Amino acid sequence: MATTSFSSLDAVPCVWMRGGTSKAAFFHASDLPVEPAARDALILAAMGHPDARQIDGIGGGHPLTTKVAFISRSQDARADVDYLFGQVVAAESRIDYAPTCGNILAAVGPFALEEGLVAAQPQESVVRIRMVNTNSYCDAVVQTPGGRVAYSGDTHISGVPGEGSPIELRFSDIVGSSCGALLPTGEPTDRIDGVEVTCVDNGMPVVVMRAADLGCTGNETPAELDANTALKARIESIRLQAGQRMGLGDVSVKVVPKMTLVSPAQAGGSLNTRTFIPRKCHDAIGVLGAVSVASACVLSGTVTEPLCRLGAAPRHDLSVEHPTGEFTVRLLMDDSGLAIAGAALLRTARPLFRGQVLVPPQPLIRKLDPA
Ligand code: NQM
Repeated sequence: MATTSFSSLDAVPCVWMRGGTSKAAFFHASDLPVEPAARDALILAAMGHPDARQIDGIGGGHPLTTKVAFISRSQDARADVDYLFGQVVAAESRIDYAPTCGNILAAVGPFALEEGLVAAQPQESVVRIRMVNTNSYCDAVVQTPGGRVAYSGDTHISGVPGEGSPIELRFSDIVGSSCGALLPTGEPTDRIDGVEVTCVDNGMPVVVMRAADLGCTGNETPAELDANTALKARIESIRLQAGQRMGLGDVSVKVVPKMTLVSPAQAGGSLNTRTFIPRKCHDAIGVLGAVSVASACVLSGTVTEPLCRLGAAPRHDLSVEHPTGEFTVRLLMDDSGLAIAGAALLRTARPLFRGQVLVPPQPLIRKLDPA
């Protein structure tokens, strides 16, 4: 473990990065304890716990800003780097490694290039990433004019002010990433607690429900939905049962599956969404969450079928509307043109701060690393 000390605090190299509409603390895996319990004790102390506000740590007090990424060179011939994602649940002093995160994934390419894990090419650089949580792959295409990572550009993504340099994410092998099948229950529609749902996993396990079936318009603000405790209790009951049916087991302490309400598009897109991640409403929608919802849209018999507006051509570019704009997902089909083989989309990302995060020495780390 490569910590130095700052007075009586441990100092661990860390880069704070925005990836898409989320933020995470990035670490080299080699700077952290090898033993997972010791690593997690250090990370929880760094991010701030047990406290939802994370006042004694660097976490942002919101699920979208309390994420961590551990990066290392990959031993896998298909990848340059391994990306292990952790969703810090600060108030409960735990880190959920069940899901990956497609927004934070957008920052992995720039981190790998800036930190010398991958050599930058003169125009653009492809960083091949293994998403360790789901054992799936992504090629991130980063603009590197003159061999330097570009952060300025004219790509705008909903939910982030201004523009940045585009990072194209090309996913493969994400079908059934956590559940083993695109439709993990074997059915395009199931009924749980009297509500029709589509359970889908194309990169992220998601339960899709029609907003109207839960007494909503689907146009409510995240704050309005978060204040609706009766609705949230209904959604959590459905989630716990869907988790079992999707093969995820007891999901009461997991942040998957995510729960998405769908309704007709309001701004010319394919359909409108409100997503719970899983107990708080997202200000936008997760990257792989959007890919899974878009995938439900091109399958027959799903709850999205009567609501979704598919374009004529290209039929598989879907604009997923969300509370702060829209997210265009391109579904890549196999040679037969019938089965989903992957997905591609654009994000922006940038480093916000580079330095050392200062952490009170953790008893568990001291025990393992007496030196
Ligand atoms: O679905 C939020 C986010 C995410 C995850 C969440 C994500 C994804 O917006 O791939 O990006 O679902 O908790 O960062």
